[in-house]
Amino acid sequence: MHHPFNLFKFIFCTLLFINSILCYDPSKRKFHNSVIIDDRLLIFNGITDTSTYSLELFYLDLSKSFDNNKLTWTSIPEGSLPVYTWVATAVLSLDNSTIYLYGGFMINKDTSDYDFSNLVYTYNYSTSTWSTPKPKLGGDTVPARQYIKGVIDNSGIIYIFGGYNVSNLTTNIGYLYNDMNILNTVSNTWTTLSISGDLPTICGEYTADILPSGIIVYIGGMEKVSYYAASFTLVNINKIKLFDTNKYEWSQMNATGDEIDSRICFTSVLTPDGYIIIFGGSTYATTDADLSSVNPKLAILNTNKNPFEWSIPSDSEINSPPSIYGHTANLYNDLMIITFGFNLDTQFFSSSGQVYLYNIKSNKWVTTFGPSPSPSPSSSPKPSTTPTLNSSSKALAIGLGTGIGGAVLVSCIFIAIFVYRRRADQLRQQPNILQIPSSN
Ligand SMILES: *[C@@H]1O[C@H](CO)[C@@H](O)[C@H](O)[C@H]1NC(C)=O
Ligand SMILES: *[C@@H]1O[C@H](CO)[C@@H](O)[C@H](O)[C@H]1NC(C)=O
Ligand SMILES: *[C@@H]1O[C@H](CO)[C@@H](O)[C@H](O)[C@H]1NC(C)=O
Ligand SMILES: *[C@@H]1O[C@H](CO)[C@@H](O)[C@H](O)[C@H]1NC(C)=O
Ligand SMILES: CC(=O)N[C@H]1CO[C@H](CO)[C@@H](O)[C@@H]1O
Repeated sequence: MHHPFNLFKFIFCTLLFINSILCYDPSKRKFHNSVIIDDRLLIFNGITDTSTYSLELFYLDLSKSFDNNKLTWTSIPEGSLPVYTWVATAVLSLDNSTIYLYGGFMINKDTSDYDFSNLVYTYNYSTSTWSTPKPKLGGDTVPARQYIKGVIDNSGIIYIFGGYNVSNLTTNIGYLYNDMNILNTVSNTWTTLSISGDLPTICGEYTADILPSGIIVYIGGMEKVSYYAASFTLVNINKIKLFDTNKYEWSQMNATGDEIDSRICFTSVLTPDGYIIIFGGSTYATTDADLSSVNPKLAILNTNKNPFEWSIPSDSEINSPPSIYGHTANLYNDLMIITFGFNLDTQFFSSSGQVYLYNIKSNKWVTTFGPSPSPSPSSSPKPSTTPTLNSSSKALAIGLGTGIGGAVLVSCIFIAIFVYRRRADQLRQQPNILQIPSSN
């Protein structure tokens, strides 16, 4: 069914080149990355719903209003990725010009084999192209890591804490770490910090946010509490790890407040007034099928209090998205934007035609995105009288009318097929692939 459909879609799009909503439909995915540059929410990487990987790079235009379930994604074909990767981290440079992509399960797109020979790729926003860093990165040799989250400080240093390192690519078995690797994006050098006191437990799949004070707040994830422990366990979500980037020192804090389930595969955003909003995620299990949802889906950590305090906003379950994991979250003005991921309620990937929007000021889920309120009918007055037409422009109008009528008819047929295909997609059972690491 796919091939004739794609051919039809291709001809349709080429001939009529209208409506990029219908013409660009990215793959559903989880464990991808998202970065906002210049009013564009860029999406790339991840595992798609067909258990393949994706090289696509595409974006949502945030300079326009939209409904959360009627999206216009735009593809950037020249921004196609140099490598397949998932559970990687992507960090934007201070000048908003470059994305630094590091780690994940990296697969060579030509050989389809795992390939950790180059761990960092950079995306030049002005040319829309990926490359390896130039000049080549110097300093310490840093290993491949998965399930990490990098943050950048205000001097251009990216901090990457611990994470997972797969040692057997057949079984996905590997180790967790608690080291701190830093990438200086100004001098293009890696350094593995040597820190002695108060090291946290080995850990991965946490969230990370850097406060204006230079303290990085690490929440949740999975850990291995002792060398002899049989497997990984969830990090207690009240046990907050703090890394002081000014002194290179670790400390721990016991957060107070509402009861929040510990979790992996979730997201966080930091608001300008010092609140960390976490969303989604799952329990820990060694196979995807055993992952289950966590409560509440959304919670807020107030970092202005000492110790930090959890709370559950009273309206945060109203119009809430389902339980999802492996999604991303970005903050744009007052809205947290949640993209893609896997829906634990339905056991299907989230639709690619939908994002979820949480307003951090009203603490409510909303359905419309508006950088500015959408113009009301009165503010864009339509001409009140139909202009009189002479005969040649009448002929033109009839021609145009017929053309548009034809296009609408073809569109309807196309939409019908599109809807049918989507339903068929939803019904197709997904193969299970092991993505949550198990300890050795
Ligand atoms: C980068 O983007 C952010 C937000 O989009 C903006 O606040 C900041 O001023 C930009 N930085 C530079 C150097 O353009
Ligand atoms: C991105 O590409 C432009 C045009 O080639 C170049 O001028 C600029 O220096 C590049 N940016 C980085 C960070 O390499
Ligand atoms: C990975 O695990 C498989 C299955 O247990 C084993 O046969 C193989 O030798 C392992 N590979 C390495 C490199 O250890
Ligand atoms: C956090 O709580 C544990 C007991 O659950 C306690 O042993 C530890 O000292 C506390 N840490 C801090 C920094 O208060
Ligand atoms: C530090 C460490 O264990 N590094 C390993 C991470 O994984 C790669 C790929 O499996 C190994 O080559 C490294 O030795």
